Amino acid sequence: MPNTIKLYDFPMSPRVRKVRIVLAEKGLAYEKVNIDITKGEQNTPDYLAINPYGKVPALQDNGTTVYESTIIMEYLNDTYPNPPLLPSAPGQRARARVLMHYADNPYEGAIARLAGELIFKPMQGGSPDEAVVSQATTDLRACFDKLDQELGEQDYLLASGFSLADIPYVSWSLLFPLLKVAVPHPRVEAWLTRLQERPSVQAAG
Ligand SMILES: N[C@@H](CCC(=O)N[C@@H](CS)C(=O)NCC(=O)O)C(=O)O
Repeated sequence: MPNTIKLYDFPMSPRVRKVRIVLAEKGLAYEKVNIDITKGEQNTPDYLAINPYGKVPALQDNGTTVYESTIIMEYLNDTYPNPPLLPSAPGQRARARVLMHYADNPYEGAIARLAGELIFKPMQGGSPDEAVVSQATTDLRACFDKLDQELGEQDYLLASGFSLADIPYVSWSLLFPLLKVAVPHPRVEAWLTRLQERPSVQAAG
C-alpha cells in the first residue's frame, strides 16, 4: 500500500504551521487529521498513544511516529532531503539549531503569554493581566533586538539562505496583527514580510 503522511493538525496552531510549511517547501502530499484541542481531543487515549504529551502536532510516516514540532521539521528534512532546508556544514547546522531553540523558548514563550492574555482569557470571559502583558511585551522586544543583530544585512537568519531556522519565527508572526504586536526593527519586519510572502507559508495557512 502506498505511504500516506498523516499530520495531526489544529488549524490555528503556530506549532503545527511550522510542519505544514516544511511539508509545502518539500512539495509533500499529506493527510490532515484534525485534533480539536478546544474540545480536549488531544487527551483521548487514542491520541495519547500517538503523542504522550497530549499536544499537536504529531506526524506519522512509513511506520514512524514523531512529535514535537521542531523534531518533526528535522525528521522531514532528513527523510525528504530536497530541497535541503539545512546547510551541510556542522557549524552552520548547529547555528540553525541554536536559532530554532531560541524560537522555541524566549520568542515562542513571550508570544504564547501574549496570546494567553489577549486571545484566550477574553474568549473565556476573563480580562488580560496587564503585568503579564507588559512583561511579555518587554521580553518579545528583547527577542526582536537579538533577531535584528542576528540578521544584520542578510535576507534570512543563515547567510546561506532560507532554512528551517526561519520557519518558527514566521509561523508565530502570523499572530502579530491579532496581538497588535509592532515589530520595532525595519530589517526584522522586512525579513518577516519576505517569509510571509513565500508560497509555502501562504499554502500552510
Ligand atoms: N513543544 C511542543 C508544544 C506543542 C503545543 O503546545 N501545542 C499546542 C497547540 S499550539 C497544544 O497542543 N495545546 C494543547 C494542550 O496544551 O492541551 C511542540 O512544539 O510541538
